Amino acid sequence: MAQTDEHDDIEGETTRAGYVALVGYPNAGKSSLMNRLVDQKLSIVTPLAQTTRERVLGIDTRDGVQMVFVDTPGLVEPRYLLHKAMLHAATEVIADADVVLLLIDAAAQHGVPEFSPDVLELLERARQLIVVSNKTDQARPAQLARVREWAGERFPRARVFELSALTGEGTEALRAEIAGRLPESPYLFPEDEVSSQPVRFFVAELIRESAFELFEKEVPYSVAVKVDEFREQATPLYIRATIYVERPTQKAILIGSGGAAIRQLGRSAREKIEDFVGAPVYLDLWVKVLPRWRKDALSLQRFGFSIPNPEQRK
Ligand SMILES: Nc1nc2c(ncn2[C@@H]2O[C@H](COP(=O)(O)OP(=O)(O)OP(=O)(O)O)[C@@H](O)[C@H]2O)c(=O)[nH]1
Ligand SMILES: [Mg+2]
Repeated sequence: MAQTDEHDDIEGETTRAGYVALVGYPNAGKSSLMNRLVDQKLSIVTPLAQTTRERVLGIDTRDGVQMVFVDTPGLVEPRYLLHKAMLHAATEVIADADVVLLLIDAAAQHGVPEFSPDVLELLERARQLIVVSNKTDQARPAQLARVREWAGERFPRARVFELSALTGEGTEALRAEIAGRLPESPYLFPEDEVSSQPVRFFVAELIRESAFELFEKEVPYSVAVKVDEFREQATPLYIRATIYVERPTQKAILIGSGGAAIRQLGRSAREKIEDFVGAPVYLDLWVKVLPRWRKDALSLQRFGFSIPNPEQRK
């Protein structure tokens, strides 16, 4: 009897699998859409632009199709080395993905953003491009028409999907379209896996999300989080993490009068982490100053950013 490969064959059906990149300007709703498509809160979401700094993988396996979503940082105009690392993370994904979802915030006041010539060229070379006009719950009909018109001129071969990552309206039609476009392939990850990134990564991201919610102006942007210890066997689960900021004044803001601010941050982050891991958590937070870490290659590498080589940094 011929042997069947269990990954390749579900009740005689061939499986499909592939990488689906979510790219676009900051705040377009990339992370919201990925969370919606994987039915889980994986990537952090805030009203502020430039929330996502690294690629976040989300895996959805159903009905013989495995979609490996890659949420990316917004396509920013780089102002310092952290931005370059963010842009690099986003553009690399465009070249490698089977399907690229280009998200546009249809409700944005300033209309459809202009992409740099380099980014446009990469998008034109994407294997398959789908334009996603997001925030239909908020956009006016004229704004949606403007996105359709823009997409028709810029990417005449790309299909346009109008949807709301927030309410879920239109997202299942997009899922069906993606499923039909992925190549026949064995699954790339085990069927029950939701991400290839470790729990520590998501813990650090959730602490950062709370920092975005509780602090304003430059403070959340100056925050980086590193999980130093993660004791899974302990009850409650013990997590020690350090929050890095760039200046002593920011450290003082983060700690607050008599430690009130850091306690509030700890409470907010702990609740999110408990939801994520499904168990009680003891969160031990520390704050340190690491001057200019956003501009320093060594510090960025220490936080796990991959720094583009000097020619790509320009
Ligand atoms: N009304 C409305 N708001 C949305 C929708 N999708 C996302 N948002 C909101 O838009 C803001 C940005 O969403 P994110 O998912 O963080 O956007 P992003 O593209 O990942 O942003 P960056 O990581 O900063 O590049 C948040 O306040 C979301 O709640 C939508 O369909 N409708
Ligand atoms: Mg994001």
